[in-house]
Amino acid sequence: MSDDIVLVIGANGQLGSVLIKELQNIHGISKVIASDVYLDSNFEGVFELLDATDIDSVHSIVKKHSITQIYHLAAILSAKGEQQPLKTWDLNMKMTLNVFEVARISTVNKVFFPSSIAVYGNKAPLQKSPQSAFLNPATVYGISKAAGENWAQYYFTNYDLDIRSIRYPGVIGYQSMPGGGTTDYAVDIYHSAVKKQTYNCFLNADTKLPMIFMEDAIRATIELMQVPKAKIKTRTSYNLGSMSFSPSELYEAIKKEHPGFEIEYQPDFRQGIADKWPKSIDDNEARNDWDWKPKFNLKSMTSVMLEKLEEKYNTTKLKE
Ligand code: AKB
Repeated sequence: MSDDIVLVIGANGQLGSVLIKELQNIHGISKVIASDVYLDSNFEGVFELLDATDIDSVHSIVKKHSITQIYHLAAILSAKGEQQPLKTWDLNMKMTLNVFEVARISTVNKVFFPSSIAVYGNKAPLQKSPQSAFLNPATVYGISKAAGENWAQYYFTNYDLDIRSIRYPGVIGYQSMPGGGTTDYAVDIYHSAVKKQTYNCFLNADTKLPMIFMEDAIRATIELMQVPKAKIKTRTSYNLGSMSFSPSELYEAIKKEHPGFEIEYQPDFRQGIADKWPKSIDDNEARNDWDWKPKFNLKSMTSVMLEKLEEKYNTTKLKE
């Protein structure tokens, strides 16, 4: 067990709620402080209510627990962000800069900042998008992530603050639901299949996007945070590749196990967002610098997703 005391901001979110458990296993339950703007009734561990847009609140929690590492996971995502662009910019940037600034002036020596494939826009090659392509993000979420990446590099260069970052593809897991993203369909669809409902997809059948299974996403995050500092060459954010598929390819994979499953396509404004995102990602830097290697593909992920969701819905039925 390490001596680190870890603060997770955005602990109730899709990634946060799963990452917390892994961090509790690594550091011990009393050394992981979960925080969010509300307490989830199922949460087990140490919890602090925290509005990260308030720098004094972030600072006082860091002081109270002598925090040494922060995972800052709170943000408004791509699709939801487009409904309220200025609020999204304000919130995403305020929280990120508060975390970086508090880390600079406190006991914190390592920060994790999640970025996203949303930093890319149509000026970058969208097939195997390279790590250092020109970035012209088209959503406020993407603009805030690209700005956050540059601030991460700034804090590292000027203050030697060890901020580590990954550009996540769409994350798919059975443990938690995403909220407000463009890749959310790839989680929702599994729930519909298990509930034997027709899935109404908000993207076109052939819209390929990069995705990753939750287990791989969590492992990548932990591996990046554990690697010796000298190995980290990219101080903006690392591309993280795993798999790429379209809604119709995902549908076919599910249909192999649920032959009666049906899908309809009704693309909405999220199609416009997806069209400007990479179809696949070049993650050579992550593979070379810290030995990143995904374990799951569409087939193996689908079989775990269906098995775990079937278990989950059957248990819920038994409880009713
Ligand atoms: C979204 O769809 O907004 C997120 C992301 C790819 O960052 N899942």
